[in-house]
Amino acid sequence: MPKRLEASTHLPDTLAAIVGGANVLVDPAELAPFLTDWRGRYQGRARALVRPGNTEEVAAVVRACLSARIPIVPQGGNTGLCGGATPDESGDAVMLQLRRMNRARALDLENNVLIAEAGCTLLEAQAAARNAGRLFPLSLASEGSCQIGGNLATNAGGVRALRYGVMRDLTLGVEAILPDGKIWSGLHTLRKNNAGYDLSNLLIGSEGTLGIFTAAALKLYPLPQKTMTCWLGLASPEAAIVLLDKVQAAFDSRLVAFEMICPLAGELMRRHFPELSLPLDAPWSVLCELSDCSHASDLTAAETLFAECLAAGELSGAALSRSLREQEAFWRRRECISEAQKQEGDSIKHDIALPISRVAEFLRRIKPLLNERFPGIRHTAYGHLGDGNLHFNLSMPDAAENERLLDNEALVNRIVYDCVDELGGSISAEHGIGQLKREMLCRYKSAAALSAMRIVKTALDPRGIMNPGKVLPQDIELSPLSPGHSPASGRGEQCPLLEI
Ligand code: FAD
Ligand code: 2HG
Ligand code: ZN
Repeated sequence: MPKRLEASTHLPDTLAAIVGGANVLVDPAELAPFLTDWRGRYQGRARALVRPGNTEEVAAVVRACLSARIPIVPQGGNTGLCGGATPDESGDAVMLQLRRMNRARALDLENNVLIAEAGCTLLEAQAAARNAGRLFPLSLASEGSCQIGGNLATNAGGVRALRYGVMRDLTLGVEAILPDGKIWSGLHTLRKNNAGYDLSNLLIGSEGTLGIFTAAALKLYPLPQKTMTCWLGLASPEAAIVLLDKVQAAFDSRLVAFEMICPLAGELMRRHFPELSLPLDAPWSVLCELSDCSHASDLTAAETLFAECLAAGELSGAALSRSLREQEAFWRRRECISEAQKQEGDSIKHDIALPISRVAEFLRRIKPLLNERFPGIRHTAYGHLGDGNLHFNLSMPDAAENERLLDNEALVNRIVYDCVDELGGSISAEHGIGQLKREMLCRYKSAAALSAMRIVKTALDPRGIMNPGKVLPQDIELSPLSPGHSPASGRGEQCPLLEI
């Protein structure tokens, strides 16, 4: 933690002089909603929350905090699932909220670019594109609340990344405030730009630890001509992978989304959202979206493919949407899964990436390993199968047993992530590291990668004011690497906090 100077005592006054008194919250009751995360897992404290109205004000706030050595915690829509936007318990931090910066600064239809400020919600950015006859394809269940700044900081993925890529792929450049308070303007509309290091890409995915996003140049696409949404029933993840291969071979890049849903996710949906009945009764489901299917032959091709799979016993049922209303209803079922899990109670979340070919093997291997240590453990396994991105969330049906499971989170994580690592996967696919996985990162990231990350962090933020304690553990984030030892795969280094 940076050593504070005396000037910090008057910081709220300094901040008020920059953004106006009404935009500096210090009253504990007003601060309270910003001090906990969406899951209610983390609870922090802060000296103030500042709401700048433009880029220059953000830069001035960063300079004021830098000279007083006060940590800054940026917060967007606060929908992050790794605690990245929640301050620690010291009460030292100033929180930065950019919701007032919610303008679409420019729509450049000739170049298919939208310049959106970081405080726009994702839904607002999508609407700005759609009103101009274009598509901004990032799509998350949290899109009504999450903000472009948060999407950049987490490099969000979502349900249509299969066709359009993740936030990084959808961004041509950013405007950001660097930790020294300088405004760096990388907003441009170029599709190619190899002039030096790519700072935009360094900042994207850095979770507020290297700078504050104030705006982004976002790629727009043509609106899809005709979309077909299919709910498919099948027996197993193995069958889902076979199906993915067939649908990809038939529809190539017109396959937009391929989401897998496990039996428990279906059960939780039915329990907590009974009004959203499932279209099919099947053990596992796939929600698949095809777009630009404007020809009658496309519909026939899909119907023929699914009919063949049904006949071969590879599918147990298929429901094709017949209207926009039905498509939206299919998606609502998929999108309520996080909320259904939250209503069911606490769980241990894992957002993992695996080679697609090894997803089913992971599930086959991990279930007995967990069952052996925690008999009766429940697995919610669902997510973006088309990207090899699984949400693997664990809980116990009984509340007291669930408490005991949560007490053993470090051991559960070790079992899951060691298996992910052995299969060549990643401990974070799209949600980031935040404070949830920062200790795990030491174990599964190579020593060379960790060393480079620390060097970058120290070079850009020598006083460690940008979201300290996120991504890299704070006690080691600015210190030289200690000689490490490796997990089973031979990667990473020892992290004392992970020793079990
Ligand atoms: P926050 O939660 O406010 O912050 C997240 C991180 O970004 C923090 O580290 C914060 O410090 C940093 N940050 C925020 N704003 C800025 C800024 N302007 N400059 C620098 N750093 C900043 N994620 C997916 O990838 N795919 C999904 O499908 C998905 N579905 C979700 C569904 C639900 C129901 C929920 C609750 C979450 C889901 N998420 C998903 C996670 C979350 O919505 C995304 O990570 C989202 O990008 C976070 O945006 P936010 O504005 O809420 O950021
Ligand atoms: C999703 O795909 C989100 O629904 C949230 O990434 C995953 O809640 C989760 O575990
Ligand atoms: Zn997801």
